[in-house]
Amino acid sequence: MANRENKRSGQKSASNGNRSSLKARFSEHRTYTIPDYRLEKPNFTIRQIRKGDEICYEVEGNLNTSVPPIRESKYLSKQQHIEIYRWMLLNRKMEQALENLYKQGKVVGGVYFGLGQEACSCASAFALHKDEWLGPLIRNQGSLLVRGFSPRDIMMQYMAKAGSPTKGRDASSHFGDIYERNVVAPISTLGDLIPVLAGVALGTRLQGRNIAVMTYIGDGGQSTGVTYEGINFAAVQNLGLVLFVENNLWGYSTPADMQFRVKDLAERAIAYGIPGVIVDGTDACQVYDAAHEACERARRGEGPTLIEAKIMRMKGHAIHDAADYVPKPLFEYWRKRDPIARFENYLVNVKKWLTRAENEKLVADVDRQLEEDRDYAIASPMPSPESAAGGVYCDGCHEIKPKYRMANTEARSSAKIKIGGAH
Ligand SMILES: Cc1ncc(C[n+]2csc(CCOP(=O)(O)OP(=O)(O)O)c2C)c(N)n1
Ligand SMILES: [Mg+2]
Repeated sequence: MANRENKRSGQKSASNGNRSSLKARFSEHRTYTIPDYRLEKPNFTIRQIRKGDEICYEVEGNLNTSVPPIRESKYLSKQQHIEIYRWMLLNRKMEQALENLYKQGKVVGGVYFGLGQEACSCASAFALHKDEWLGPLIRNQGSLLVRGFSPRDIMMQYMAKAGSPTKGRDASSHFGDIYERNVVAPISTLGDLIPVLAGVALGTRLQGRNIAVMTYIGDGGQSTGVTYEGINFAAVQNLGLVLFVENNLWGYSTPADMQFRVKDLAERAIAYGIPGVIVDGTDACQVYDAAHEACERARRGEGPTLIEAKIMRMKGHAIHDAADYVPKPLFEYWRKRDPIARFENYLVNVKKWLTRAENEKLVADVDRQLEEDRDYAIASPMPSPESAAGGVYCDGCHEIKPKYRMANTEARSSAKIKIGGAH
């Protein structure tokens, strides 16, 4: 039916050449804007090919473009830049330490890395206020550091030590802290964190307060049904969800080009009726600025924002995966766009906010902290065997109190008025 009508109007304008009817026809088209903060828009695709019996991937497009500069932040102070840089270094060097601990047989399970994604994890979490909430995924160990977990917590968790956040009950990243740090533990079923974080925002709304809640989803995970349900719920309820879609080009061994057909995942925001933004996820300033603007919208009660961060997973899915399926030129391209090396160059050579000596001292401080934390984690005991059955199911030994209090109906109705006013 729509096709037939289009054909008919097409014939009419062609036959009488009437420019105003042509204009009227075009005004029926709606347009949407997706701000794109990147200073470089990579132009390549990953194609599946067959070589004999083997399936492999190759990159098509231009991989020889020059590395973009860091985009100047509209909001960060000099000191905040340096703080974010330090978190990124801690994130990277802690993962290097974890890799060594794994190779020494000291890690009980696997290890997941966020190599190349440090700017995205650290600068995003940095935009949250202390009383706001975060729901990280396995690669967002930098976000955990920013929220107040120490490298020793994370190392002990991977080694399943008695003093780890889960007291040795989990040897991976399934831990949070709903009391002090406002961190919801990662949920392995991809997408499930989104409605949970939307629920946290709804909970605080019921107390009469709009806050920002931040979580992440990958290019693979965003295809799940619960991702749609969670964002849609946050959208219709105007909840302050800040969702980072970390498009790191791979979901396990599936390239993003075989995962979705939209050009950019930020376009999905149009269908949810919420703002969508694209950033270069290797540029801490872009990540922070987009996160800050989204958090401010959330605090004003204006609802969710979807931020697509373009990055690259620089290792395999986890330590057991050598990522042989990734075309080598792709690694070379992104290695030149290393988030830490570029940020270091920006602070030391471009802005001159850190002298060489100050930078060396900062790196040495991070190394020293990591050494201390690693030694502490190695020396700390495993849980005692007789404690194995405890702390898994609660049989009345805990009193779980609500984080805030029960719903405040007065505050709720005034919050509603505020929400209505925002539109
Ligand atoms: C609903 C669901 N399906 C499948 C999996 C198994 N799985 C775990 S991680 C992963 C790949 C995720 O890729 P992506 O979302 O792009 O995140 P990335 O690992 O690249 O950060 C898959 C398929 C899962 N955990 N949950
Ligand atoms: Mg991915």
